[in-house]
Amino acid sequence: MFPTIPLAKGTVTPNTTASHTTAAPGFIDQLLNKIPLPRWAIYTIFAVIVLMFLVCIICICAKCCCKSKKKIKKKPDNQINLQGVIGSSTTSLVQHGSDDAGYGSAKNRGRLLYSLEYKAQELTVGLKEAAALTAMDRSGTSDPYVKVYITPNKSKTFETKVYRKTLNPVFNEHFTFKIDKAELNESTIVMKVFDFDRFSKHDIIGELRLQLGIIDWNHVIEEWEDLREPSKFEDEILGEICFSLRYVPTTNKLTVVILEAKNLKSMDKGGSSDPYVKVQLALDKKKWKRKKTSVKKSTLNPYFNESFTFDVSFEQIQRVHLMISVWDHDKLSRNDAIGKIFLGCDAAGNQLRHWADMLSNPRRPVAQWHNLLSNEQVDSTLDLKHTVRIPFINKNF
Ligand SMILES: *[C@@H]1O[C@H](CO)[C@@H](O)[C@H](O)[C@H]1NC(C)=O
Ligand SMILES: *[C@@H]1O[C@H](CO)[C@@H](O)[C@H](O)[C@H]1NC(C)=O
Ligand SMILES: *[C@@H]1O[C@H](CO)[C@@H](O)[C@H](O)[C@H]1NC(C)=O
Ligand SMILES: [Ca+2]
Repeated sequence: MFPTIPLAKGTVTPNTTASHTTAAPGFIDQLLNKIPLPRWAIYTIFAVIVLMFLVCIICICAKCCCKSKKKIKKKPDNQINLQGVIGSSTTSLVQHGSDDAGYGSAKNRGRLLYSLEYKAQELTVGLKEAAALTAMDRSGTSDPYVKVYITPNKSKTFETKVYRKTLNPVFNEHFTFKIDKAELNESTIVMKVFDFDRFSKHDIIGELRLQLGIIDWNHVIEEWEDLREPSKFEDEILGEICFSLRYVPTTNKLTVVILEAKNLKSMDKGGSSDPYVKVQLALDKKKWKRKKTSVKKSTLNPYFNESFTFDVSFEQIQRVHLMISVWDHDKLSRNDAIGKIFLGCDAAGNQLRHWADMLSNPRRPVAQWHNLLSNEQVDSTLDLKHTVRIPFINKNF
């Protein structure tokens, strides 16, 4: 049994020297031996510490990434705001509260340099240049041009050329309006700066409205002025239309006679229009029947005297909208709407009165004049009705 012990010792010593040759693990081994814990416990604690460290790093990284993503996202949002909220300025980009982006009354839309001169019954308007216009396009620029006209008698509208991709266009164009002193005294000149877009509605950047009655015409006026927020519903005169309505309940016939129109807004370059009238019926807000008059060439005061008859039952007459719209016929381009109105049981004011007069005077034609309203105004009114309206429930009559 004895000789085996030194042998065993001998086997132990080479073992220890072997462990000494690889110094670092030996050192760690010794260190681990000094800790009064079993090896598995030490390894577990170590693993937990490493794991927690990794989790921390991942969290920090994730936060950083999210922040930079949000930053990237925010930029296009602001640009869309810029386009949507017409002319909201770079200052709203700087202000961090995104909530007040839509307000901010002192919005910077840019400036316009214009001149005005009145001599020998002629008003000459110079559209010189604009500066620091709001960028309306995604590219960060605009394609500006200016429209100019006089209200309330909007017989002529002029526009400058379009200047591509610039916020500081130099127009240098002059336009002349024939107008006598008395009318000038009552008139307002409107200069509107638009951004041209080939495929969508041109956005308005801003406008200037100047009352001509308060200007001293002894001098030529030349001024830089800040563009203002465009007025929501144009108070320009679109024209008036006269038509008669007749409803015969026993035969279920609704007859509309388009009689005449006057003072229509001119849509063509020559200061005239080629008007015609569309008569449309909508039942429960859905397009139902439509007819139109002939086109009257080159006139702002057309006489039609054209009659249209529709079959409408007494039950349906409570639910219809009668839409009367005046259009300018264009041979070469799309026809432009001059203005419209709608009548029906949920119409308002003059239009409701006319409709009610028709219903309370069966078999008798009732004629009335109406002021045309802008397409936008009528459509937004009807849209409002759309959203307010309770869905139609099919009742058993
Ligand atoms: C509007 O202007 C045209 C042309 O300048 C003129 O003939 C017409 O009498 C004016 N209408 C009104 C209502 O002032
Ligand atoms: C212009 O309007 C003012 C009142 O606003 C009036 O007193 C003046 O006589 C008018 N001038 C002309 C030429 O019509
Ligand atoms: C209008 O048309 C009706 C029939 O379509 C006709 O009887 C009437 O005389 C016309 N009115 C005028 C003023 O032309
Ligand atoms: Ca554009």
